[in-house]
Amino acid sequence: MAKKPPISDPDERHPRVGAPMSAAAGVGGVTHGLTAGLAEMGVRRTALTLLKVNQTDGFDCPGCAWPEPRKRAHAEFCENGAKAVAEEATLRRVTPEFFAEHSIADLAGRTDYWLGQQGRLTTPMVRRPGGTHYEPISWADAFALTASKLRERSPDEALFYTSGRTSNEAAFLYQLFARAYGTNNLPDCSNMCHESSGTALTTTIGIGKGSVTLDDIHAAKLLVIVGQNPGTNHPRMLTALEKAKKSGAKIIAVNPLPEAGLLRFKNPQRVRGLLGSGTPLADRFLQIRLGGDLALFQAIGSLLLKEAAIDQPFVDAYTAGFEAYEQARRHVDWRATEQATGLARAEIEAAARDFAESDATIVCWAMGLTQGRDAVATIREIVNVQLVRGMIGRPGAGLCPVRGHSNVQGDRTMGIWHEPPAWVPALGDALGLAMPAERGFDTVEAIRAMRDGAAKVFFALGGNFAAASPDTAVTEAALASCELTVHVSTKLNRSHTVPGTTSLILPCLGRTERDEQAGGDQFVTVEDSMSCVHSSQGRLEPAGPELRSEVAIICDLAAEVLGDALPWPEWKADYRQIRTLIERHIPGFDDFEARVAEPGGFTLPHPPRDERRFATASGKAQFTVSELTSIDVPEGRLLLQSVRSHDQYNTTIYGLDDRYRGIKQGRRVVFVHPEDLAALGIADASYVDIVSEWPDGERLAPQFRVVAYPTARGCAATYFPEANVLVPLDATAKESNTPTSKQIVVRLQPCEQP
Ligand SMILES: Nc1nc2c(c(=O)[nH]1)N[C@H]1C(S)=C(S)[C@@H](COP(=O)(O)OP(=O)(O)OC[C@H]3O[C@@H](n4cnc5c(=O)[nH]c(N)nc54)[C@H](O)[C@@H]3O)O[C@H]1N2
Ligand SMILES: Nc1nc2c(c(=O)[nH]1)N[C@H]1C(S)=C(S)[C@@H](COP(=O)(O)OP(=O)(O)OC[C@H]3O[C@@H](n4cnc5c(=O)[nH]c(N)nc54)[C@H](O)[C@@H]3O)O[C@H]1N2
Ligand SMILES: [Mo]
Repeated sequence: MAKKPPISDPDERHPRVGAPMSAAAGVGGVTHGLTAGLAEMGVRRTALTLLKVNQTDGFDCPGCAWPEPRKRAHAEFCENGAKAVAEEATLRRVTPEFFAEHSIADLAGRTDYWLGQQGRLTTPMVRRPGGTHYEPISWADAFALTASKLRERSPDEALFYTSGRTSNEAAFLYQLFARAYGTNNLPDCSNMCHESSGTALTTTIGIGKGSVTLDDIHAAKLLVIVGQNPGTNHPRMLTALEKAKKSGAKIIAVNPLPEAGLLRFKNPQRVRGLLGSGTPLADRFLQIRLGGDLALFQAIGSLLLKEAAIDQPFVDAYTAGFEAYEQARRHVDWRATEQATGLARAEIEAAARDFAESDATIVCWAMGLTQGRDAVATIREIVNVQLVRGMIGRPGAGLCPVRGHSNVQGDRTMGIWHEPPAWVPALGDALGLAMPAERGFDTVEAIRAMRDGAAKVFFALGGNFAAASPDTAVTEAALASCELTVHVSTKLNRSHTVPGTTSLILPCLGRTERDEQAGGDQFVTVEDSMSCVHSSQGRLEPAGPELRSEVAIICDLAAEVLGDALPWPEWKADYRQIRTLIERHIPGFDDFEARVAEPGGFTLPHPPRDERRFATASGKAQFTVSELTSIDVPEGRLLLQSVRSHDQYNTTIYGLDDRYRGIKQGRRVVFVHPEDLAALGIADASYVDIVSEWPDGERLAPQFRVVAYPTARGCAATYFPEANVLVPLDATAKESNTPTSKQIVVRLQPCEQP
């Protein structure tokens, strides 16, 4: 296969800035996606690959977790899905020669973009103690080395991280392996993502997942999109929103930024969408301050109570805690509410009227809500509003946390969690294992454990822990202090450049590739954001002959560590056997093999949606009372959020443009309202260091170009992961412990232009 030379490090220091766009997708969308495909994969591979994305006989798009409609369009992918696929199906390769040429110090000096652009990993590599380079190692030696370190250390000193692309089959075996070995130390990317949603929903409706299906979205009368940028991160969601809109739905967008996709949308899947000027999407745009949503939904709740817009039969039959809620929400402190939200009272009253007039309301949210200090309370406030109106277990209504990684929800269902799910003890009994009962470490706790010397082995099934986690300097030092770090990866990334004393990179197959085992070609399964489980099977020739599947890697390692008490080789040979085990132990997977063979798969039970049954302490859906709080931002400071550009997948940087926001050829930009700039005496287009302020000290991210931008007043935005150096490890959301990547108090310090 052709091996293209790696690209050189481009100059990212002087981003070019134009006007932001007012519509998303459309012609631009599809051609941009195809261009990315062609550049990385060539013509034949592009056609072969992209036409299989999200088809019933193809593979699940490794992009986002938005569900596929039952009736698939011919091109059921979006621009950013195409980029995710191209990134994996690239023809570029990272070989042992590459590692011989580039020392670890050299790699550590490169940008995330450059690292990702080098291509697919092909060979297991090791960095031995004191080594300056990674060198090749056989699979057998890699497993033996890992097993000997795991045996040497106690299970509590090992960490098993997971990123949300891992399949159900691999995730199930991975948690089984970790627990059989003796630990619940299963931090995952979800800790930094929708943990706040899971926490809020489990305690109020009894299940940590959203309550709607795609049909509900299509049938909704009111759709409220809060803290989410679907035009970039869930582009296929726009198709669903457009469909709902055509049936008369009203859409409210709640966001500090006027995101292109929320305001106007062109559908690339329809010919008219290719030509027309697009559907105006949002009917109402509430340009809220960062963290103002708690106050907003409290006020909306109060107004609904005042207008007697209460679904009393629902409240009486299915909920608990209403009296206390009613008492707490009797009055609105309008001064505090306007201050926290940055919105006028009239705007909030108008939005509350929309809620009162709709008999089918869905509230969708993503990282804009989950990554704040009061994230859990905020999401509970949304639940309150939906309960007042009886919007659960009704067609076209419900709660919709829109998940990120394509199988992040499935990984949780499979037991990737630092708290053991209820079915774990029975699984242990059936397999003759004593499962650990003690809660393990989440992501932030795992970093502290490494930092403090309490954890010595870090194993990652996918992801890019060093770049995705907060407090980059602390996290990198924590990883480097380990005796062993192991990364099961498809591509080179920042985490590989901060090795433990010994460090392994184990190259694995991606979604798009054929997975052939002793029992024949295998498929895997995934669960989307709406609890639909379906199969995924790649068809491309693997990126190299040495690659192994995640399932195979876990089985070989587990057999090496734990011996032959469990049939790891059989599970590796035939994934149906893993599914049998899942069917036996995890609720909702009856008849798994047959049902997942149906085109489109099957939907897992969701008691609140299906039968208005709530598995909470009270047996009812729980109203909750929270105090009105907001973040204190001292004079001369701004509240900073970190978002995704249109040209990245989390820490994987596809390119240096953010088309919808008007940015080209650079990522070190900070978006600030022009009046805030004037008040701070900082010029548009000048350069600043961003300094975050936290009780334990200051953190600095150097040399960002200032971009005057119509964000909410007092708020600023920059990109993730460049901003992660600014997020203190201890700055986390209450209860969920999610880093507050959307709420960092910063000041801007003028600096030299680079
Ligand atoms: N192409 C692409 N697709 C992706 C990803 C990707 O990186 N690239 N990542 C995937 C993953 S893992 C995830 S979790 C999702 C993320 O999907 P999103 O949550 O859409 O991702 P972000 O870019 O973090 O955008 C957060 C949005 O919330 C807004 N926001 C920030 N703070 C607040 C607030 O306090 N209140 C309100 N109301 N709004 C706020 C921001 O302005 C922004 O529009 O996308 C998934 N899909
Ligand atoms: N400041 C700030 N920080 C954030 C966020 C934010 O909004 N702001 N968002 C948070 C969120 S929502 C999330 S989900 C996390 C993301 O955290 P992670 O999930 O850890 O990070 P990713 O960038 O998605 O991981 C990319 C890497 O995964 C590997 N990979 C890709 N596909 C596969 C595969 O099929 N198998 C295996 N084994 N490896 C694969 C590749 O090597 C690639 O380099 O970041 C969080 N961090
Ligand atoms: Mo995420």
